[in-house]
Amino acid sequence: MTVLLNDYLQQQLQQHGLPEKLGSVISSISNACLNINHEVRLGALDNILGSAHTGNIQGEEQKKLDVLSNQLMINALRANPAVAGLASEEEETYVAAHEEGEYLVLFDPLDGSSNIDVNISIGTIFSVLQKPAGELSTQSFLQPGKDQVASGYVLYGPQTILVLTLKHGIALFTLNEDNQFVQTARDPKIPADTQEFAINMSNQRHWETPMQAYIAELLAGKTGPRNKDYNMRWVASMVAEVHRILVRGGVFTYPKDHRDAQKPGKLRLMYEANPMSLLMAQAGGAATNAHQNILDIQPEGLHQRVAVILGSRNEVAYATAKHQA
Ligand code: P6P
Repeated sequence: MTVLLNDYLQQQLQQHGLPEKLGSVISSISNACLNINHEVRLGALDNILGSAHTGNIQGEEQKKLDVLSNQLMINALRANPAVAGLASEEEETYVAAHEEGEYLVLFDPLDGSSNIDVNISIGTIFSVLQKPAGELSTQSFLQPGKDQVASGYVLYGPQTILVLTLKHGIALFTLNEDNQFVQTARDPKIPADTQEFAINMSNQRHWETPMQAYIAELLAGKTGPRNKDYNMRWVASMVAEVHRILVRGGVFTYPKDHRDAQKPGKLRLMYEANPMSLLMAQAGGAATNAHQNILDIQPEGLHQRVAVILGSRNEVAYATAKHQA
């Protein structure tokens, strides 16, 4: 039986007593991602590749597709009366929507931008929070990841795949030829152990000592204390790495390094680490900042960065323990 995204949403809302409006927010996000998908797949044919010759709050050069994807997400969410406000990697401050809205949506509209012009998988990452009572402010968004009511991503890869959790398991949807998300898998369970790690090795000299020691053990393989050989991957798109881990296990880490003492890591807590960490938890995996569960971190800013170790829970635990000694 074909289960479309809206069928799944209706079934889940009913089964778990979730508000209809949460389903409408997910629908708005998926509709925006359909538009992003269309532009991503046209690329040069729509003159949408290359630099926008602008910068964002992160101090990063924006690609044309970054700017367009961001606007498509903002337009879709601001059109939904259930959305009180949104926060984007590409926006310095939050964007207010509907005063009576019940939800806050945080997103990275197009993660992995350095891959856009070279046709390597990229993705949209989203996180949904309930709006707290009272007037909307930045503080409204600064909730720990464990308080998310939904999260997920759309991976623009060989297939266009939506991965979604409403905190009752995970559903995976593949975009069909009629531009509909059809459920193709559910409740992936990440193997507790792995022999595959993902890290940008070029930063090795900048890592803290425990991370250098941990990775050295993986590289030693059978000749070292782990007594098994490891394989390595690095796509430079977190969405692609997380999807690989959901499907076959692994560990992904972007550790803190000494290049900028002000930055505890490269990845952003609110719209990269938190949504992905919730998916890890729902799939039997784990995610820490090398010291604590990422989902327990009390945010202090919309764009705060965090070190990330996520994936197969035993491997995450081992790497985290190396930082406690
Ligand atoms: P580097 C993409 O810019 C991103 O935020 C993640 O998707 C990815 O894992 C990481 O940065 C890649 O970083 O330093 O290898 O380019």
